[in-house]
Amino acid sequence: MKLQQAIDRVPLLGSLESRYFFSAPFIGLVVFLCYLTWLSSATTPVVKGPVAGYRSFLEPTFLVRLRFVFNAVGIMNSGYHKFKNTSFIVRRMDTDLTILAPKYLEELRKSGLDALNATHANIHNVLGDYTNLTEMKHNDHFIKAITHCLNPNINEFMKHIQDEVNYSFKVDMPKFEGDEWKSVDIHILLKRIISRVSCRIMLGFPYCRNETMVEITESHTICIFGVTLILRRFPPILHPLVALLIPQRWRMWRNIRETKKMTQDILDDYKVMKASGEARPKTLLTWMVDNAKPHQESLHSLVSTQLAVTVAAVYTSSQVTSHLLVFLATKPQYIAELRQEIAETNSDMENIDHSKLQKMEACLSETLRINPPQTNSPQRRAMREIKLRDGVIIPKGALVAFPATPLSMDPAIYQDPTQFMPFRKENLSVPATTPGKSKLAFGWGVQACPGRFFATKEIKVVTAKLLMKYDIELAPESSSIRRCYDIEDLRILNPSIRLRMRLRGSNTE
Ligand code: HEM
Ligand SMILES: *[C@@H]1O[C@H](CO)[C@@H](O)[C@H](O)[C@H]1NC(C)=O
Ligand SMILES: *[C@@H]1O[C@H](CO)[C@@H](O)[C@H](O)[C@H]1NC(C)=O
Ligand SMILES: *[C@@H]1O[C@H](CO)[C@@H](O)[C@H](O)[C@H]1NC(C)=O
Ligand SMILES: *[C@@H]1O[C@H](CO)[C@@H](O)[C@H](O)[C@H]1NC(C)=O
Ligand SMILES: *[C@@H]1O[C@H](CO)[C@@H](O)[C@H](O)[C@H]1NC(C)=O
Ligand SMILES: CC(=O)N[C@H]1CO[C@H](CO)[C@@H](O)[C@@H]1O
Repeated sequence: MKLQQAIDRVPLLGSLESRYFFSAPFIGLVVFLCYLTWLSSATTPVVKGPVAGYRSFLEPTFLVRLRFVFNAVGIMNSGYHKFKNTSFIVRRMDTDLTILAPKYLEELRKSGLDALNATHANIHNVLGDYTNLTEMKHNDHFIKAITHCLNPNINEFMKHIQDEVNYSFKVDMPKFEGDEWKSVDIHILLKRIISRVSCRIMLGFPYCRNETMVEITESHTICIFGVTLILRRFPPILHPLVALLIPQRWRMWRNIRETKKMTQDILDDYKVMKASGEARPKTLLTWMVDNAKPHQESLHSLVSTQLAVTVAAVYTSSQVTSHLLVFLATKPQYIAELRQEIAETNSDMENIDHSKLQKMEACLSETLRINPPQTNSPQRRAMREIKLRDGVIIPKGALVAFPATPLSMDPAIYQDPTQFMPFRKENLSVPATTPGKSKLAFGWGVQACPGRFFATKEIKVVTAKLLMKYDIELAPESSSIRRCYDIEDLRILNPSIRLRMRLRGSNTE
C-alpha cells in the first residue's frame, strides 16, 4: 500500500489507475516484440547474395543473429563451403555483413579500391561515437606515425624494445626458486609485457615506466570491447541511454583523462627540452607532434590517435603471442628446434628480420593461420557505391569482409588444417608479414595492418627470451579444456588456460 500512496503523491502517476501497473507483462511483451523486430530487420545495405546461417527456412532471423554471437566461425564456415564462389551475407546482431568471395581479393589489391575503407569499418565496429574513437575519421595520423616513423626506423626501435622486454622480465615475472614449476596465466603476463613495449614506442623512456600509463595501455582495449559487446545487443535508439550505464565506459573515460594529463606533462617537458636544445626521445608521439596539421595539434586529437594505436596494437599482439606459446607448450619438439635456432643467432635480436629466426616466424605464421584474431578479415566499409569488374554492385555504406578463418582452415588449401604444423614446407620462405589469399590475419592490400612488421619482431623477441629463460608446458588441469572461444568475430584464448613455467639452467634434464 505504501507504493500506492507514493504513486498518488506523484501528480502524473497518481492520475493513472493502478491497473495499468498490472499490465507490466503486457508492456514487457511489447518491448520484447520491438526488440525482436529490430533484430529481424536488416540494418546495413548488402551485396545481393544468399544469406548464411539459417538452419532451415523456418528459422527466424533474430535467432540467426543471436547464434552469430557464439557461433560466428560455424556460420562463416557453412557459408564459405556452401557458396564457394559467390559472396554471401551473415547477420550480426548490429548489422548485416557481406562476406565477399575470395576471388575479389585480386581486384581489391590491383585497383586499390580505396573507397572500401578499413578505418571506417573499424569505427563502425567499435561504435566510435561511444568509445571516443571517431577522431580517426579526420585523422590518419595513427597510421602515418607507424608507416613513416616506426617502420623505417624499426631496427633503432628494436634496441629500446629489447630494453623494455628486459625490464618487464625483471619486474613482471613471477619469482621462481630453484627448479620449481609455477602455474602462470600466460595471457595476463604477455599483456603486461606487450603493453610496456607499446608504451615505450609511443611515449619513450622514462614516461613508459609510469605504471598508470601501462595499466591504461593494458586495459583500454578491453574497455572498448566491453562497450561494443554490450551496445551491439541494443538498437541504436537505445545506445545513448545504455551507454551511460556501462562500467567499462566509465573506466574508458578515466583512461582518456589520465592519458591527457600524462600527454600534457610530456608536451610540457618537450618545450623545456627544446628550449635547452636537448634531444627528445624518438617516439610515435614526438613524430605525431612534429607532423601534426593544424587540426591534429590539439591534446584531444593527439590522445585519440595514441589510444587508437593502443587499441590496434596491444590486444592483438598479446593474444597472438599467447596462442603461440600454448601451441609450443603442447609441442615440445618445436621448442627444442627453436632454442637451437635462437642460440645460433647469437642473441643479436636487434636486426631480426625475416631471415633470422625463420623457424620461429613459421611458428608465428602457423599460429596466425589457425587463430586469426578476427574471423572476418579484412573488413571494409564502402564509402560510395562500387561496381566490381563482373558487374556486382557493393552499395554505399555496406560493410564487407573476407572469410579469413574459413580460408585458412580449408582442407583444400592446407592439409590437416586443424593441426599445428609450422614447417609446412612450401611456406617456410614466406614472411609472416606477407598477406596471402588464404593468409589474411594481417589484412590485405595497401590498407593491411601497418604494425605487422613491428608486431612480428616484437613477438619474436618476447618468445625467444621466454623460451631461453624458462621451460614451459601446459598445466595439467588445462590439457582437457577448450583452447579458444569465439565471441562474434573475435577469437580469444580461453582465459582459464594456464602454462607451467620454471627456470632453465643447471636443471635442464
Ligand atoms: C599480431 C598482431 C596484429 C594483428 C594480427 C593485426 C591485425 C590487423 C588487421 C587484420 C588489420 C586490418 C587490416 C586490413 O583492413 O586490411 C589491422 C590494422 C591495423 N593495425 Fe594491426 N595487427 C597486429 C598488430 C598491430 C600492432 C603491433 C600495431 C601498432 C604498432 C597495429 C596497428 C594497426 C593499425 C594502425 C591498423 C589500421 C587500422 C585502420 O586502418 O583503421 N597492429 N591490424
Ligand atoms: C569457382 O570458380 C573457379 C574459377 O573462377 C572455377 O574454376 C570453379 O569451378 C568454381 N567452383 C564452383 C564450385 O563453382
Ligand atoms: C579511409 O578513411 C580515412 C578517414 O576518413 C582516410 O583518412 C583514409 O585516407 C581513407 N583510406 C583510404 C584508403 O582511402
Ligand atoms: C637484454 O638482456 C639480454 C640478456 O638477457 C642482453 O643480452 C641484452 O643486451 C639486453 N638488452 C638490452 C637492450 O639491455
Ligand atoms: C568522449 O566523447 C564524448 C562525446 O563525444 C565527450 O562528451 C566526452 O567528453 C569524451 N570523453 C573524454 C574523456 O574525452
Ligand atoms: C604518471 O603520470 C601522471 C601524469 O603525468 C602523474 O600524475 C603520476 O604521478 C605518474 N605516476 C607515477 C607513478 O609516476
Ligand atoms: C598462405 C600461403 O602463403 N600459402 C602459399 C604456400 O605456398 C604455396 C606454394 O608456394 C603457395 O601457392 C601458397 O599461396
